[in-house]
Amino acid sequence: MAELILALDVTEKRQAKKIVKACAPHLDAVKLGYPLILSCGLSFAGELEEFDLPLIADFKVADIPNTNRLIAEQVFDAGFSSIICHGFTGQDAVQACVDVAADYGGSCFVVAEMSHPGATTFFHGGTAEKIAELTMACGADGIIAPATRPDRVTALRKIVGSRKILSPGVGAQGGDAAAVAKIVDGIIVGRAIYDAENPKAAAESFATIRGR
Ligand code: OMP
Repeated sequence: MAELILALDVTEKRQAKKIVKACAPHLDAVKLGYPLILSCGLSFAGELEEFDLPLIADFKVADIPNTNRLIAEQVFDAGFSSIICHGFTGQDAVQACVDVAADYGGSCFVVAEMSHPGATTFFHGGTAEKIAELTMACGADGIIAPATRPDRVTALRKIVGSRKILSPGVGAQGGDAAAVAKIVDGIIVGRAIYDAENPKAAAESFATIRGR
């Protein structure tokens, strides 16, 4: 059983709101990233308040600690409840995001391994494992790990224990929702929902995975 997180990677405000409105009863959270926020502004998060869903800011924050802190403060001030940061920047940089999240009563997730084919170039060979260990050391709430490689999720689970694993790559990237839902805490789904002819029905099709 896993939560369903909608990756709202559309760039048009009306369309974004329409999709969230239609899908809201079938979602556990909405993830907003660069495509939508660069188009509609950070304040768009406030416009989704009425749907009462946790909002995850996917800026894959990857800077020095002070800049990470400033970015994270903007994110939580805007009404997000979680932030995603990169882990390859090292412990102090990740810690800055974790600390701000904690100050706001929010969560911080660290990308341990990405889902696309090219991710193997740098994330394999022990890097993802090191990032998962760093996540634990920083007290972050969990990791992002690829639904496209369930074996890697299983390997990383051994390191993060009961911390949350959120997993993108279902649907458009080829990951199998049912298989991965058994080993993660949340699946992140974008195009398979927002590009569907009927986004509401597409979101509802994940009901079994959510245990509904
Ligand atoms: P779809 O491929 O359309 O389902 O979208 C996946 C979403 O997850 C997008 O918002 C990606 O930016 C995001 N994502 C990945 O696809 N792979 C990763 O390794 C990490 C993320 C993420 O951090 O959310």
